[in-house]
Amino acid sequence: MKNIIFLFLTIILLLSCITLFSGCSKNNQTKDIEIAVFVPGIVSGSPVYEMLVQGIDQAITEYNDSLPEKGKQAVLSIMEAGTNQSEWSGKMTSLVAQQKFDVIISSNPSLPDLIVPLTEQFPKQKFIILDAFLEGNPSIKTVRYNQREQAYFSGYIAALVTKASKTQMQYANSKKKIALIAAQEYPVMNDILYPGFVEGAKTVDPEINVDFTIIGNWYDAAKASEISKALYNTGVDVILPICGGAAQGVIAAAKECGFYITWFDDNGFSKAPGYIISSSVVEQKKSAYEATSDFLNGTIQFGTAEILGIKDGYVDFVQDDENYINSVDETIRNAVALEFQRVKSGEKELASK
Ligand code: RBF
Repeated sequence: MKNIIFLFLTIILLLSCITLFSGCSKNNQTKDIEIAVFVPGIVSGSPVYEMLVQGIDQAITEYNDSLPEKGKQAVLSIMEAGTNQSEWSGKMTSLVAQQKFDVIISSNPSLPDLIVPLTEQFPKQKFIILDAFLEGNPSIKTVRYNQREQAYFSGYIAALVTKASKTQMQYANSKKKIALIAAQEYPVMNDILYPGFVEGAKTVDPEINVDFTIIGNWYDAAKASEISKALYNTGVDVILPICGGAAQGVIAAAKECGFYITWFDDNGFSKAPGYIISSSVVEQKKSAYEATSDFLNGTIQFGTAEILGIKDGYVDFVQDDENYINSVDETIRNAVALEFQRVKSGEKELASK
């Protein structure tokens, strides 16, 4: 019996040695390129994060497909840091401390502050942060969008729709009231998104009243629905939700009460045809794809920061979707198209700050 147990243990030991050895030799010869995506929140329901993951995934797939036989494969790991923001710093620190990832990619305007101390502690770790701005740190590349342009066009069309007659837009009432429902306050929200939305609306009509309400998190759809219904009862007929997954609650309320939504970040028309009147988009999938490809091809420039807008093709207002054409009155669409052309041609300048 003792002999059998000894033999058994020897076999297990041998097997684990072989596994260990082959593991090591594989790593020495063709070490993978390890890419981590740090999601400050949850992917599902947040267009900026959905586009981030899609763009990176596409770049990695294309890169791996075009590799010569023994080339280094790129491997993707996704870490969802969740909605408790006080945990993000600790989770990012443990990701960096693994010293495993060639690059960590993320998206959020609050991330540079969180990462800068880590770049001092771990100077070799590289970061690509989208939807954020930081210049001159040799470990970090950032890409930010001109979100004043993005919010301006949401406000512009919201104002045209709230002023419309019932024959033009069936859910428009006689009050000139629109609203932005935000998940939380943050510098980009307070200094760019809300002012941009107001600016677009007041350009159409200075008498438009623009409400600003905060949910307190990026996931509570029930609370977002409650807030939307309360706003609707005060005469609001167009709402811009910037609240991640909680926007589902705004959609549900719009269908129940009958009001309009200006969608933000990606093309949202199919989420509620007839209720979504616009999609002000950022081409985050494209910039995630490009930044990841540049990293994989060795052409990325860390330490630099880009700001991309309508003229560059990274901020857009969707005009060719059939749901847009079917649900928004033609005179309104023509007015928006004209204003969009003015900004795109440079005739009208909307600086990013
Ligand atoms: N946008 C989302 O769509 N989902 C989120 O979970 C989310 N979390 C955020 C957390 C913080 C601390 C900050 C500053 C922004 C967050 N955003 C989120 C907003 C995002 O960066 C961007 O401003 C908006 O999506 C508008 O483009």
